[in-house]
Amino acid sequence: MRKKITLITGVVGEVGQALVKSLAEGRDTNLVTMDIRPAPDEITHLSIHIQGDILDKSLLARLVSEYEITTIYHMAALLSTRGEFTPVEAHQVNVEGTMGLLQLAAEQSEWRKEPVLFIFPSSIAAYGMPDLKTKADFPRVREWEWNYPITMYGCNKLYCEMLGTYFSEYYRQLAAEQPVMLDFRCVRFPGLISAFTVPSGGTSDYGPEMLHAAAKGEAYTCFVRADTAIPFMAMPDAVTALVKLAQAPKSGLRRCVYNVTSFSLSAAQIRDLVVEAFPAAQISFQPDVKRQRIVDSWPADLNDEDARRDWGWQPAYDVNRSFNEYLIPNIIQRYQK
Ligand code: AKB
Repeated sequence: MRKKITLITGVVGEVGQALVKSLAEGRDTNLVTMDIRPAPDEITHLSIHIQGDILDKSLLARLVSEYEITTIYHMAALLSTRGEFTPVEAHQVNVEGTMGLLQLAAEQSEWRKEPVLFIFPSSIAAYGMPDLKTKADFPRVREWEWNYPITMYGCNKLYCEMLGTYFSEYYRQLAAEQPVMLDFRCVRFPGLISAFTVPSGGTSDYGPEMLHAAAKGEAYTCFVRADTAIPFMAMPDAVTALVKLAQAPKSGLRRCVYNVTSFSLSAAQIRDLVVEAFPAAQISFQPDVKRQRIVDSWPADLNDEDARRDWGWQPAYDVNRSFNEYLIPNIIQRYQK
């Protein structure tokens, strides 16, 4: 008999690292993780780690021959700035990689005669506001509004949301004759800020970068204007959102894709919070045209009332708690070490 497991792809990324720790603390001991990069010891202690490419079909075939996959947290992706430099590779990883895992999930659920749960992180990058006036006029967008992404990553995320939703419905209709089901659930994240890891390849990275640079005593030049505003969330809330959505009873879910958020800040407001904690911080603003255009196309805030209503989403960390209880103390400790 094959061992039942939860699979986490992209585990060496920021969300993956936080997620695997949280699942392990929640006593999920049957974790298999994947990443193209080698995993640090703290991940290999908590899971069976497979270093490999999600596009490698023979690797996925070996995986299902050894394990019965009950849940997939599919975190692997190339982020928005990186995707603009290598759009074809971003499409391969973000779309073809997701497609392969959706197929794997469908095959597994057919074999098990039980649905496989597929948890997918999407992003504010799935939105595309055409100009700053529209961004100001529609400050808190709903899931179905302004879905006109301008980056490869945003297009990939939006399309994969649609693929997951499509396959859930496709297999549900087949289910009468052929018991194949796929339980696809997705959250659209704002920019995420972790105290323990620094992101790479994203465009919301200026928030965390400003904070980590100040804690290290380094000067930071922010690549967007001071008035640029987007929503953010502290990493523990991001993990809570994924796990809570995974645990929600299916009957209460009225959508496959949910916005989740915590607080919205301009880059100047982040600077002020950072300077309050690190008075010697040296932060200047020198917008990069391409990255500015990307962040300008993202909404200033997300309306997450459907997530609150359907599965009780509620961020535990508002802006004050995020900075005062989670980010600042942990970052100070991290760099003191
Ligand atoms: C990025 O900046 O690409 C990501 C995101 C907002 O999804 N952090």
